[in-house]
Amino acid sequence: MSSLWEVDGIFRDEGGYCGFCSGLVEECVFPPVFRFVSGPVEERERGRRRAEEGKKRITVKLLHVSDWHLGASLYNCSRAPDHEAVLQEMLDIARESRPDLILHTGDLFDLARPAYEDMRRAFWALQEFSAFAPVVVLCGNHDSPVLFQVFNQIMATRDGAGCEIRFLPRACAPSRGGILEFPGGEGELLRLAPVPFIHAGRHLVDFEDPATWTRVYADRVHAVEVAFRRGLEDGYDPSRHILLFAAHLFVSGALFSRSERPLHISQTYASSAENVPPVTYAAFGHIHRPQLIPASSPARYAGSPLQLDFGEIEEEKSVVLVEARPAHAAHVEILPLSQGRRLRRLEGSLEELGAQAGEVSHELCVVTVDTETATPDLAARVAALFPDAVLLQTVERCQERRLDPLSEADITSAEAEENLADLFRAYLGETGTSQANAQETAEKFAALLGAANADSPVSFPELAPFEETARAAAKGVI
Ligand SMILES: [Mn+2]
Repeated sequence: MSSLWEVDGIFRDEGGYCGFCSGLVEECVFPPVFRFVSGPVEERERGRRRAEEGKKRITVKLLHVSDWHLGASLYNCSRAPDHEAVLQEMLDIARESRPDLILHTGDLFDLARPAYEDMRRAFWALQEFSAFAPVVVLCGNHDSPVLFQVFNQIMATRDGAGCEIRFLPRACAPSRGGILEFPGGEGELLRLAPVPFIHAGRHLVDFEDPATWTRVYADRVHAVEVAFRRGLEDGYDPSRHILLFAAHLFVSGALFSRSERPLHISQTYASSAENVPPVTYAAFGHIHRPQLIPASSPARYAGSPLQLDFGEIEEEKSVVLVEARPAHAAHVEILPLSQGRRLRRLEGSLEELGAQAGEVSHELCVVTVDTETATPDLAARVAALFPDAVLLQTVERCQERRLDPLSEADITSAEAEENLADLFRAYLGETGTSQANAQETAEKFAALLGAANADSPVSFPELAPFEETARAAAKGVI
């Protein structure tokens, strides 16, 4: 038997095989900390035997979902029908795949104070899920930790229907039961280290003392990750433990949509992928675009099940099904979701839009129409083109309501800052007017500005009748 030594955190010798998966160590995807590597024949044989035994075992399955944002609306259009459809689709997936644990990585609701109807929908779905397996829901940045505590209190009185539904309001230290355990397969144990959203301004009682809590966010999160890493390693039994990490967190470098709360995906809230504890699978919520996280363990954002905002246009939504066996690399499968109305942006003249009419069905649309002159009943004309679509907004981009912006050559630097008329003209060039002719608006503004500068009265002929009325009123005639 050859001796083993450590390279890049992996115990190995040249050309070795992983003692767990029996594959070449270079190709092994299992987290390094749990690998051991053998060199000579007898060790390889042992690895192979282990792998054979492993194949006979029943796989433990995890269904990872996230960021439902129940109660979300878009341009005042409720997404409830879309949620109903996609929840049903996710339940079908659970029915089909029979997971041992269902993990929701946060943002169950869109608002910290969800409407009763959204709570009803959440409990309907979670109870349906709990018919298949225990359900764990992490608190996201949109959710209320206190409401999650209330839910737990209500759940505690539930009598035996389905499996447990557990809401996790905040991170809890491993020493205080912060690591959850769920049996799966035959004697296997899923050990889950969950980290609900950590607010930058809130003190984490279990992990911090007041002297350190002013540290930068990434360091605070890292301290929590280190505590869980130790907690998972403590008493780790490779023959039956499957380790999971779950967090509602912005991992630096993740590609976000636009529907996450901007503050909560700023660099202030960023944490590092390299600090994700070594586990069979790390489940993340917060970012709505489903994606892999470049960590040393298999790690993914499940993403939101619906396109919640126009930042998510074109995104294909999904859930993650993880199949795991103790001491083996997880098999991670992305299961696409197709339910719920998709979002669409349409642009062009009425003629150009008409040409696209056949391609648009029940989508939620924002339509920008290019016109020469202001077009009355534009919204109705667009609606007639797309009878099945939901028109969230119809924007008219009207030529006569826009000015050509001044070029830089038109503005001398000395007066650039002060020339309000030019600034207003530039504004009209960019934004246009909502009602009036832009050229006339610019002229009136210039006339008013000139009169103000010269401290002289200004009068517009079209206002004469009103001025007459105003003078009469002042005299008490009317
Ligand atoms: Mn979210």
